Amino acid sequence: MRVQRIDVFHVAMTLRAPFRTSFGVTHERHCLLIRLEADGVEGWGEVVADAAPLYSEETVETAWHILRDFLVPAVLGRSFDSPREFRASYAHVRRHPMAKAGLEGAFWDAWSRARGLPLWRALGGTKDRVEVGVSIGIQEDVPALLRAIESFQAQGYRRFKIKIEPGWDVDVVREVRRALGDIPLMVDANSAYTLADASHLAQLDRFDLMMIEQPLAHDDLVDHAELQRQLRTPICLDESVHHADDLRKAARIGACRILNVKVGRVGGLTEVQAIDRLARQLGIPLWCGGMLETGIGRLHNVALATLPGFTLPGDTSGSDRYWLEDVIDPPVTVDPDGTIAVPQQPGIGHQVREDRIQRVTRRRATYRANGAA
Ligand code: OSB
Ligand code: MG
Repeated sequence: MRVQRIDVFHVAMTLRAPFRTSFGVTHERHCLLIRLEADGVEGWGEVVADAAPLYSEETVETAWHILRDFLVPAVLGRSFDSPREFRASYAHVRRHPMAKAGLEGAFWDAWSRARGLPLWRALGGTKDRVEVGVSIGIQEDVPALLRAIESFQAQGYRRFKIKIEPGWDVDVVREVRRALGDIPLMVDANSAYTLADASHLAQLDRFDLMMIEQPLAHDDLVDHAELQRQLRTPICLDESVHHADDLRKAARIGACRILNVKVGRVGGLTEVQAIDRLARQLGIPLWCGGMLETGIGRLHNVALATLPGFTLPGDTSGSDRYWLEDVIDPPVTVDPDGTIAVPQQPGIGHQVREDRIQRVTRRRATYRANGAA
């Protein structure tokens, strides 16, 4: 398929409720949406970088620059037979995984549409429903947290992840267990602790959490291995794992027993396939993480969560958990049994509403191959 045209939209969408983690509060989600046209077929991808470099070093601004000056020139006007060939054309660019993942995602969508295949089938997915959990930000107080969990419980969500930080951790988990009993519960620290907190974190062991996500530094594996030796609760890594080889090393030293997979963090769906294969060999369960995506990134997440190694509920909550109006039609919905039905139409499977995207667009760039309209 010859890449004829690429459009990059910098959008800003207001969340229905602010989302607070140990690294900051998000009221308005900035990201880039990418429309790619190849052989007259369109595909859509999402760059999940945020306005500020708090989760990782990338921002919408760095992604805009890397796309304009390096990634788009590497693919525009060229022909590719597969997503693997597509990504090889810019493999010389180091890091910037979110910029790469957004572009590769747009190509995957176009490529699977051109073949009449749903994206999840093109990826090698094996399920037609995925199990869904929800990630709940740090709240004002415990009653507010309990109300939030109960309302998601009523909607069917199958797993509850609460964000923790020093001062909002052991006591809060104790209150949740006391009020709500044996619900499927986990915590995510987003790197808010150090090894010096090991005995404090070990107090979580008595609450039978499914896992503790990324307790230590964003760039650490070794200390996580040391911490895991002191904890019964399984450690799940997020920020520290950037590709399959990181997972191999993490598993080798015992830095995690579970992995959160985000397509933006690992640089694209082709790398997710490699991680899926390796994780099954290693016996490490996977689940699909989230980055407060618009419907476009959300549909990519639903597709990757159908891969066979993804055996735990993911953070692929319904569109209505984030947005009053999503940029796709229909929105992604969670059924009362806590699952999402995987689309059966070609590509990402729902209609992209460019009219709605235009209403939230701050700036747009269009790149055309020579001779393309
Ligand atoms: O650490 O998983 C995380 C959101 C933004 C940045 C990092 C994280 C998150 C979430 C929300 O936990 C997941 C979602 O609902 O999209
Ligand atoms: Mg996380």
